[in-house]
Amino acid sequence: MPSITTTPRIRKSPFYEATVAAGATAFTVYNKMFMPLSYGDLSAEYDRLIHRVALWDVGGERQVQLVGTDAGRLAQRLTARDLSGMQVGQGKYVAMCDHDGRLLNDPILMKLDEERYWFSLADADMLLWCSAVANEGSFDVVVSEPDVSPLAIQGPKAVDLAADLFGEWIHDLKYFWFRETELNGIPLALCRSGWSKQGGFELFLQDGSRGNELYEGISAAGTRYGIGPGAPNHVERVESGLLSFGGDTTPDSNPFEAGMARYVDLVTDADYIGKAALQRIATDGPKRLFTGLMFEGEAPSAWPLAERTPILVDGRKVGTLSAIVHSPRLSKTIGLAQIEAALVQSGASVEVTSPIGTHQALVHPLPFI
Ligand code: THG
Repeated sequence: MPSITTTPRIRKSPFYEATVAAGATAFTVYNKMFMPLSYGDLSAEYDRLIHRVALWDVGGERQVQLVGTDAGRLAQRLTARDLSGMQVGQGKYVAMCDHDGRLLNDPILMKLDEERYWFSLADADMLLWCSAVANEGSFDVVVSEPDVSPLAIQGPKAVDLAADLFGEWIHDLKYFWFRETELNGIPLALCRSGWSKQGGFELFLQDGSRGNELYEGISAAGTRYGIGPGAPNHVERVESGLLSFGGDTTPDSNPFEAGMARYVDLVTDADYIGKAALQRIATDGPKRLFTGLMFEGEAPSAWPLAERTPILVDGRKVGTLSAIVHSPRLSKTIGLAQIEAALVQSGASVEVTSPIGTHQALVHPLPFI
């Protein structure tokens, strides 16, 4: 495989040097920033995430910050979810849609105070969209990308490590809630969140010049819990059915097709972009749905998917496969797909062709575990 060359167009995260020192072997590019994907031993990284605690540089999950008297009104305009009860210190998983109801991003929205919000983004250029909506709508808000970079600790021991570092109050943080605090004078927001179902936290570093110091400090404090480097884990996220925006979705996907129906508020006074289109789509019924696939019989070994793969029923294309992995916990090969709604609802049997043959799979509800 050819490698990706460094260039000023692709940014380094504040944790970059520390991750290279820790042995990072593979990177992806996320929001125009290098993000480590592996440290050379994927099964050890999975094991650490399931049984101990893993340290992830997810600095590429950039924030769009809204500051000003209309920050709350703009956050609502950009979000297909009713934010009226949202409190300071609370985060919510939200869908941002365009005027036709297409999904533009699936960030975590965080309310820092009455006039300050962050969208913690998946991989898409939302600063342009948010500034355009703010300015065209004459919102009194400054829209920016602040110096804020998340570092995640994920796994069953993350809670003990966080208590050691920050104190017992961390046990009271509910999912997606956060508190601004500091560690040895390094300013950060500690949030109970992260792109796995193994539990954990994200430390939103608020001073990029101290990233490597923060990474090294967490590494040292986590030694007693068996901490080690890791990255958003492809196998665990398929088992958990976590959406990868842009991987599992296409530019024309709407939130219903992305498994986000429960985060879309259709009956609400909130006036957000895409509401009428989403109401129409919901009335007609979405054409495709996000679902799991469990492969039958002698499980084919998972092959790396460089692109979405057609899914067939009786030779007819009924959807696309966007991820396939071997699940160590299920001893099965499983995948994620968008498939015609009627077939998903009836738990259909489908076919996928890989480089080594044609495989049968059954539609399976998410999450797998
Ligand atoms: N952390 C931060 N930013 C992010 C992500 C993150 N930006 C990009 C991406 N991840 C956003 N996407 C998701 C998708 C799923 C979840 C979090 C972020 C998630 N979902 C749970 C689920 O689907 O079961 C819980 C959702 C809920 O209960 O509301 O955790 O990880 N900073």
